[in-house]
Amino acid sequence: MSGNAASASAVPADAPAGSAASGSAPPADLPPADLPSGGAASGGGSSGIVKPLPAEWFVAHGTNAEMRWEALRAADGSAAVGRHVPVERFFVRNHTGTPLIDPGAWRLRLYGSGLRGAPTAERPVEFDLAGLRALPETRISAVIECAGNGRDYFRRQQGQSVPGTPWTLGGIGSAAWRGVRLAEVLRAAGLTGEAVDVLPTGLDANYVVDGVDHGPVRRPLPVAKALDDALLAYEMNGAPLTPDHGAPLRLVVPGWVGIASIKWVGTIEVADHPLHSPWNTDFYRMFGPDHPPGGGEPLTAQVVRSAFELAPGAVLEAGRSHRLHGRSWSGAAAVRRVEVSSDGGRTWRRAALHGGSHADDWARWSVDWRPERPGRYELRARATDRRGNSQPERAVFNREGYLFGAVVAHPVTVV
Ligand SMILES: Nc1nc2c(c(=O)[nH]1)N[C@H]1C(S)=C(S)[C@@H](COP(=O)(O)O)O[C@H]1N2
Ligand SMILES: [Mo]
Repeated sequence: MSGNAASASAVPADAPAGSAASGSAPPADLPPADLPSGGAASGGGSSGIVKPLPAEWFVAHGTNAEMRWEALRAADGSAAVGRHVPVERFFVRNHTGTPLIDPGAWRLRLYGSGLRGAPTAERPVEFDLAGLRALPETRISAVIECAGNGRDYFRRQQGQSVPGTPWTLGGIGSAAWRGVRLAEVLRAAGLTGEAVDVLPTGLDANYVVDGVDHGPVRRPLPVAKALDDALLAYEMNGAPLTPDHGAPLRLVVPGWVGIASIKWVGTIEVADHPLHSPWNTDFYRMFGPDHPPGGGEPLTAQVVRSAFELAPGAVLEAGRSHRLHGRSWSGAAAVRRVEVSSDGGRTWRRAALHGGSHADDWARWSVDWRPERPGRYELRARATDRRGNSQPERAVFNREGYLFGAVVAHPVTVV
């Protein structure tokens, strides 16, 4: 690479294996990562995450922070979070730690055989932030969701043990993103008709797990998706990106697993042949008895899921009506219908959708429930999208615990 102007300060490469894909034990009891050097003292503790992670908003998982669904409701039951999750409450999924990048020195560098003149990594096509902001802007509303979201339910509901971050359902958030379409930047950089794959690479530290250095986080994106709706975002919820969410520039790939949405993008290779990285060969593919012998295709679209804005084990009063709130989403289409059961899945009632339902974003809903008798109950929510995808009773096992899309049993106690 020509002059490392991006000056990323990153954590050492021996950060804990918080990876959805690592073959090691869940990160909860791993030694803490070192802080990013050079100014991350404003927060972060041992997680490598810069922003504060108050326990009422987040569950800490090593280098990652899960959003608590119950925190979307205020104590009086009113909404604490609208369609978009405020940046300070947004979940964080880092393979290593948040790098601090000087936006003035930063450049986006594009190179490869899929660009006119096949610029090399040493003599790339460059954009600075002002150059990107000068291109036509696009605003979208979209969720980013980790492929491992819901992973712990393989264990809790199906008795299957899987390694990696034990997310419940809080590895997701919706935000308003503003930026420039990746298509726009690729064309400005001289995209040819021969291009096949696009490889954005993050400026965070190399991902090292079990003594293997996998290099920086990077994952090839087929050119068709790159040209369709991928966004190079410089703003989140109306303000410049913050360090934890990819400042100064991140990819947002609507509908796809979160790993596609590379943060802290420094380079983009554009190739006239298929590209590979551990993130589309070893990680983020399905392995196991129900998948092809060599593993499934690299994961793309997310599954349908639903969550209640309610603490697990919440206590509710008998003999009165409670308004239960939740959200549902799908990587394939907008949510069409949500049903809720309070009797173990025997009977289902339609929930009312609020605020519309849009592709790439979650739909908010509510349903009233009046439990007459004290006791323990399990609430279930099940969504169906406009393509007819719904949530099964059981998720298909895969070794790394990706894409748990089955209906989740949410325990509550009525007193
Ligand atoms: N460079 C880089 N990009 C990355 C990651 C990372 O560790 N490094 N994590 C990915 C994963 S697995 C997810 S789920 C999303 C999480 O985005 P967020 O931290 O803004 O919520 O970022 C993706 N982009
Ligand atoms: Mo992820």
